[in-house]
Amino acid sequence: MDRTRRMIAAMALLAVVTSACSSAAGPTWTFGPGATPNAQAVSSQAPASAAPDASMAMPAASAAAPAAAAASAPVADPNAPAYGLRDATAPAVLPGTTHDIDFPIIEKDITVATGFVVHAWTFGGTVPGPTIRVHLGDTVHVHLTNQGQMSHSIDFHASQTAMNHQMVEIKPGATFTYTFTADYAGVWMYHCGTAPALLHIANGMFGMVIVEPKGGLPKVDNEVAFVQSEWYLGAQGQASDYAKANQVAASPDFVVFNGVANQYKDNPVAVKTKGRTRVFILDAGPNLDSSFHVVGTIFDNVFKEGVGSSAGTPAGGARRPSTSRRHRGRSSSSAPRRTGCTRS
Ligand SMILES: [Cu+2]
Repeated sequence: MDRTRRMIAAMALLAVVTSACSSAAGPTWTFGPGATPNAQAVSSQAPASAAPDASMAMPAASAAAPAAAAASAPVADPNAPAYGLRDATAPAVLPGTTHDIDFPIIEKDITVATGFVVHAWTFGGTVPGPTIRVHLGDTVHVHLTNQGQMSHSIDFHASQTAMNHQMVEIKPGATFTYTFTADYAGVWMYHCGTAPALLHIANGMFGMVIVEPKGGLPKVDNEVAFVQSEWYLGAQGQASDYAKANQVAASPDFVVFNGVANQYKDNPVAVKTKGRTRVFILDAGPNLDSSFHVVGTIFDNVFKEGVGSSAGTPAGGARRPSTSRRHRGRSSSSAPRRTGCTRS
């Protein structure tokens, strides 16, 4: 039986799921509808409308936050640059036990859906930021240089550190090195914690850390990594709309995997026929649950919220490992940093 590991940080859905393609109906997995005769769809991919998905529709609610009317999405710009496809392949684990990683903080225009450009705030120039994959016990030095126009910070949920020690303000032009040891295996979020953290996350400042368990993860045929998040569009070429993101019944313009709406519908992720596939999932939010699942097969190993289940056990496999967390109304200083972690 394949072994995977997964942990939860308090604010994000984080999951590692693995499955053999044993479905008699369709041994080929392809993420994205209609790609092959055996195509299997992934839920929660971005719809190009203000109502992202029936499963994500929320009832209207009175807003505890300032009841600013949510702005409508801007009109698609036919001259907007094409989006850049994000490779969903999970990165290889970094060699060695000590890692020095450069994370320039860059504010830049990014096409987040065909016809829509956001002036995003980023770690490393991409949304999500780079995925960091290390072994349990490794030491990670992340070297940040703020090339932007405002202060930012970073909070690694994979770390255990005093917030006033490392989750500090990094002013424009300043540098800072955040160091942590990978003490727990799993999938972890990192994000900017500068207030309002909701906005800094909604505008692109988040990413995934994968910490492999002791001995490493068993080899599989395919590994993919998906970070789910939301876009709350402001005007074309501007930052995300904080008032829209801060609604109690937040209704994003796009719910996306790896930063761009519909990119894996346009460019389905193909995996090896009859191979074993491992999926790393992080829900960065900042607001909505994830309903991630693969249609037509079952994950035989699932680690969700720090609890594992395997096919053939009373817990069984899983089709839909979903849960959530919310950043609403929180700065990093008030949000819980981690729930308990277990291993199996
Ligand atoms: Cu920030």
